[in-house]
Amino acid sequence: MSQDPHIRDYKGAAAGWGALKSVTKSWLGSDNAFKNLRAMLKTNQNGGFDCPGCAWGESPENDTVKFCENGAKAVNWEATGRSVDPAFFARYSVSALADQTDYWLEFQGRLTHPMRYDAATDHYVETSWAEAFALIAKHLHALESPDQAEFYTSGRASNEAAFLYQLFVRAYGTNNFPDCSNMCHEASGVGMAQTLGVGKGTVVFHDLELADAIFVIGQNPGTNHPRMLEPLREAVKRGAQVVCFNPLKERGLERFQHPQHPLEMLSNGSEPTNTAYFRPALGGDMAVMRGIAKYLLQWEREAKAKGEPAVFDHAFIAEHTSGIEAYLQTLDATPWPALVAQSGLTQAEIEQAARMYRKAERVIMCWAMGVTQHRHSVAIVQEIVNLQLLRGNVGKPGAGLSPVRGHSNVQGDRTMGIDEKPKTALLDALQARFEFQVPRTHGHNAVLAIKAMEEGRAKVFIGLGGNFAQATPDTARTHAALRNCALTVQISTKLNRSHLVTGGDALILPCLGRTEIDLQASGPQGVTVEDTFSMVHISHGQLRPRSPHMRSEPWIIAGMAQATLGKHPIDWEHAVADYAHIRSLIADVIPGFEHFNERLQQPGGFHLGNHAADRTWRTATGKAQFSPNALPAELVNAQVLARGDKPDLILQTLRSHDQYNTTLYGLDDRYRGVFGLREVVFVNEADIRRMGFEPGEHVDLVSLWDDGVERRVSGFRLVAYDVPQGQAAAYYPETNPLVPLESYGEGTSTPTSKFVAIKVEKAKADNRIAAALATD
Ligand SMILES: Nc1nc2c(c(=O)[nH]1)N[C@H]1C(S)=C(S)[C@@H](COP(=O)(O)OP(=O)(O)OC[C@H]3O[C@@H](n4cnc5c(=O)[nH]c(N)nc54)[C@H](O)[C@@H]3O)O[C@H]1N2
Ligand SMILES: Nc1nc2c(c(=O)[nH]1)N[C@H]1C(S)=C(S)[C@@H](COP(=O)(O)OP(=O)(O)OC[C@H]3O[C@@H](n4cnc5c(=O)[nH]c(N)nc54)[C@H](O)[C@@H]3O)O[C@H]1N2
Ligand SMILES: [Mo]
Repeated sequence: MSQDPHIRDYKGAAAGWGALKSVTKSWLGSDNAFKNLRAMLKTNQNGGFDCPGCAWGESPENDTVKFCENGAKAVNWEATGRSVDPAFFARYSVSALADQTDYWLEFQGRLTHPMRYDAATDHYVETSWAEAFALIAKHLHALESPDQAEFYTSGRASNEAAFLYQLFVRAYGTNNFPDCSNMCHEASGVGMAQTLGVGKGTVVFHDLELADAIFVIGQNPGTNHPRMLEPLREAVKRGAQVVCFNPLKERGLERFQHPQHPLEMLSNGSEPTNTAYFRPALGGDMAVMRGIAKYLLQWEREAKAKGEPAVFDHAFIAEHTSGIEAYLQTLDATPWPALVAQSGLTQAEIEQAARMYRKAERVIMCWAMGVTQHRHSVAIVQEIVNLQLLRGNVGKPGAGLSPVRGHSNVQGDRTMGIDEKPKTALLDALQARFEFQVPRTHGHNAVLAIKAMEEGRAKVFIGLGGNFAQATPDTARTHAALRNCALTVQISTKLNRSHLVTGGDALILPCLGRTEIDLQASGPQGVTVEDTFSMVHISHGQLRPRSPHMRSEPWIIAGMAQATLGKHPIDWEHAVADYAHIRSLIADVIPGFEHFNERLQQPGGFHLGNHAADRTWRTATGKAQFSPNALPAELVNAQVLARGDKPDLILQTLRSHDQYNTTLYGLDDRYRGVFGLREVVFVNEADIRRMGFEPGEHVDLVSLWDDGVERRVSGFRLVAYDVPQGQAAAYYPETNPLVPLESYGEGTSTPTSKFVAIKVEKAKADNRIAAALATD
């Protein structure tokens, strides 16, 4: 850290000069600056590798180099010159490493050798791949039932890795697939599948170029999907409306700029007039969307009375939907005062949003974690669907639904069958193709996996990427659950806390990243991924791996499978000798992947198709379904209210600009004006004073939940911030200890990470950051 931690206003626009300067700094700070630059230039280009950052897609016609600041960070972070090797582990015991921050851990570099935890010395020691696989097989064979093992997946795994993984796990005998998606966009999949018969976004990149309005709800693209700023900016330039809903004034949404256009950056952003920025209450979006729908209904009735053109798309509704009557009754039955109170907006603001919505012939609704990490997230998603159905905004060019995915292949992993509640069709297809008895009972999601490990019902944890210990809620309980296992295995690129929260036995299996050359028996391999627009393309690593001991994810999965199952149900070694073999298996089993290998030859890849976008509705009624969900009477959970005390604030946990989920690239959050520290909590100044504190003071955050467990994080600095009263925001993963394991969505198991009821107390114990601050 070059400077003392501090807070100051950020004046520039998002993704402009500030961003490029930061990219340059991260390159120059790297040992591999030139190599990285060369690698970067291939990102998302034909023949290069797919950006390991987010799941945003590009126009297939556009073959210019596309990258963004945070994609650059992701590539650079993977291509570090630093190594975490056997000497490193000889130097540090696991307890010594556990005292370090998450930032420090990941900064140490790439994991280079397979390592086994030795409890006697509390050190990781070098092991061979064969010994590691034998240990896994031994533990898996020792279980009373395959359902006592948990197989986690993080969304960076390629299609090839994910398909092989699910085949191994199902052949072993379980559907226990906890997945990062459980903590992420699950509500989008559930909400859309019930109503539209498809759990994925209905738009492609080109639709963004045709839309008259793009609504961005609960998403911070300036940080998390920077390449999305360009189509937003283009939309505003051609006169389309961009309407944002976010309680925080996110810099990237206020002004749109793009690092590819230096001239425009000189203007330092502009405030366009056809945009609006609404700041709802946390969890208020269902009320907002319903309010908009209520205005449409009012205007529809007025138009009918006056004989003016209809507001609803009656032809679409009649031909393609079911359930409109019940939905309109629900609209009438939801009173304005309840909507206004819950939305956090004024009725006039809702009317303004409704006018903007009505004005547009073609509307795209985009959303992310601000929508999906609430108790009633499925209902929020379905209210967005309801609204779009009223005006036929699904399945026409320039219109549709776009849950903007997180991890670069999280959507593909689901498509490949990483699903604890697999569809019968998938299981039938697997059984027919591979001729084994496929397990039919539903398995564990992330929350159920933690409970099973906590209660000793699961004894083996295997993580294909990710950082389960930090990404999940209720950190203390999750850590205890992992420690309760007989074996924990992490297939990873970088050191993180999950390696330090060990079972009796533990393994670290170092894998190649997507940027690296993956050499197998038949030569260098490519892997495929699916972006948020359901485009599938191939990605070829370009950089030489840091260590000859690292292996690709498919190779590691094949090794575990071979050791555990032998050549059942396939010859694993043959499958990974040439990934085209894996793709042939995928083509045999997964719909939409017919002639997979041949179709990959197409530059830019191919689109998987989307039935809802074609207006074919694979729902129970054969139509798109309106959902007359009741507005929640109370957003605060009954288990909070049961305690009898009122929360001081509702906390949302979110990402800074310098992090990728639990990976911290740095300690700054430039657009929010935070430099060199992460233990901060953003609160409205009036709330700070109401609670009897001063801005800058250090406090403890204590979450309210009626189970007798104290959930507290200590030494957070109060930052007076432009956030609506009653709300607070702080970074994840530091605040995950506050999220109760039992506080998850209705119809999903997604932790309510954007709605945590908290008390704010004078700091009990200063943590290390607070102590450092005291000296400045
Ligand atoms: N650089 C970078 N890129 C990433 C990631 C990363 O960590 N770093 N993570 C990736 C992943 S896995 C994901 S899922 C995505 C996440 O992408 P985002 O969803 O953009 O991530 P969050 O930081 O959680 O931001 C949530 C946004 O929603 C707002 N919000 C919170 N609650 C509410 C609410 O109730 N209503 C409304 N309207 N808004 C609300 C917050 O103020 C914040 O702006 O990004 C992906 N891309
Ligand atoms: N409180 C709170 N909690 C949240 C969220 C929130 O907003 N608030 N967001 C949730 C969301 S949206 C998500 S998606 C999850 C994320 O949960 P995860 O996906 O589990 O977490 P990541 O931090 O993305 O994982 C980082 C680790 O992945 C490993 N890694 C990186 N690249 C590769 C690779 O190519 N292969 C392999 N095998 N390993 C690799 C590295 O070792 C790195 O340490 O967290 C969730 N948790
Ligand atoms: Mo995510």
